Amino acid sequence: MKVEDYQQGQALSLPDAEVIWYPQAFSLEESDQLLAELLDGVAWRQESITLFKREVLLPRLTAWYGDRGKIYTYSNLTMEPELWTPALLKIRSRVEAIAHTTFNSVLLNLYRDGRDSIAWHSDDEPELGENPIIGSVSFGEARRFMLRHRFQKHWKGGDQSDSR
Ligand SMILES: O=C(O)CCC(=O)C(=O)O
Repeated sequence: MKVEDYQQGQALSLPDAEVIWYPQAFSLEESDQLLAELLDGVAWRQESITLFKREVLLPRLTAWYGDRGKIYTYSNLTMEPELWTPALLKIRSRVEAIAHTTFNSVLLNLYRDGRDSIAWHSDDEPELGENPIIGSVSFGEARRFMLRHRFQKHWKGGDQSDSR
C-alpha cells in the first residue's frame, strides 16, 4: 500500500476537538489479515464489574498490551500489559506514521456481535495524561463510532460507518 493512500485523512468538524478520520489507514487485505491474527493471537479476557453489589459481565472482550509496566485502570479494573505481538507492532507503526507521535500501550476491544458495546465515556484516566492523543483502529464489520461533547450534551456527531 502506498503512503499517499493510507495518509489521506478527513478532519471531522467537532467543537473543541481535533479528530481526523483515515478510512484507508489499512487496506482490506491488511485489515482481514490483522483481524485474523488478533482474533487468534490475543489473550482476550471477559472482565466484570460490580454494579449495585452485583457482578456484571462487560459486554465485550478486552485485552491490554503495551510496554513493560504500563498499567492501566478503568472502571476499577487494573490491567497489567501483555507484551506487544507482531500484529500489534505493525498496527502501532502505521498509526505512529500517520499521527506523527509514539504510543506505549493499547486497549483491545472485541465486540463479538451487535449486542456488544461500550457506554459513553471520556478516556480521561490520569495515566493517559492531559489531552492525550488516541489512535483508534477498527477491523471487521462496519460499526457506529459516536462522539459527543462532554458539556454540550445536545451535540452529537462523528458517526462513521466505515470499519477500517
Ligand atoms: O471501541 C472503541 O473503539 C473505543 C473504546 C474506548 O474508547 C475505550 O474502551 O476506552
